[in-house]
Amino acid sequence: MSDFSRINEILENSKTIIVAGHVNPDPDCMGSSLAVCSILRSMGKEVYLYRSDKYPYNGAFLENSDSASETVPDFEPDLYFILDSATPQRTGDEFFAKMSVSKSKKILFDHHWHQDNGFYEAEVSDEGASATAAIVYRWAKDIGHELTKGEAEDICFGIFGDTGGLRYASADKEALFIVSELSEIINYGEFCSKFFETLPENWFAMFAEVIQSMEKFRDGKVVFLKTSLEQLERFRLSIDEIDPFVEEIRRINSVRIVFRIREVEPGKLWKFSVRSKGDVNCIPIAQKFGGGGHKNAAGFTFHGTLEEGRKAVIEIAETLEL
Ligand SMILES: [Mn+2]
Repeated sequence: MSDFSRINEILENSKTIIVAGHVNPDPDCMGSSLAVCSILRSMGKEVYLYRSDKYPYNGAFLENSDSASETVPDFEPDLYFILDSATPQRTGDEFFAKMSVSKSKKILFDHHWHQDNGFYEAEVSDEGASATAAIVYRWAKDIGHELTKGEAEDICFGIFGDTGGLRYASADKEALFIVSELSEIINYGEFCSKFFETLPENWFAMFAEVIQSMEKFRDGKVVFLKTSLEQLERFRLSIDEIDPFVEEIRRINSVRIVFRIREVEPGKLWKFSVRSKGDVNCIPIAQKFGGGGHKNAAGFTFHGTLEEGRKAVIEIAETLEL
């Protein structure tokens, strides 16, 4: 179990708190942020929830899903409470610029690998946790907080996000235990329907096109996938909506690793998602390009042309032990 004593001590002496997660928030970032805010408010704290970008579209059903602001707050809080962010910089340039010079206390809940750089007064960083939302659950237990239905859904949403609905290797005993506990508070079937059955029809049309252009290497163990801004526009889809493409491709029997390159700025700025199975480790690949993540799910930003990006990862794929 994690030690929350220092965290709780700091919280006791904090009245105004700014809560924030990482850029391009994923369900774990969103769910853990919403749950923490709700719990802090029930403790009588004044909470400002910041997000650098839009939350995932399928989290719109969560209570208080619209409570986050995209404006960097202009006041100094007693405390910055950061969630799911491997480095303080990952909170976003503008937010980090403010937080990094602030004398306010700073704490972190996270489950990404990172070096302790002394930025936080206290942190609970557990690389073994399936999701940051699982750490939020531990903390709620630690302080004896009884979760509301909304908070339980937030936490379930976070765990589902990082474990693919309890399907990935990250779905450990604790994740299964927490979700089974939460199923006494939430309507589990209804929750699953809201989590999984939300795809716009165009999603399948674009996915079909993306599959047509996907490339396979090394007997189908390596897959290279690309999506363009033009496609997003043509199919009227947003970036977060097409995020699951890469996970779907991993479901192919032969696949050991998937590289998905996504156009961010026409022809020159790209986001890579890397997904693998079993022992194939994505972290060193992402780190090579200045990114990071988890063993089976990582990402990085790439500057250059599509062909340069494609070549760079295929070269790496040739050397992998698969
Ligand atoms: Mn996470």
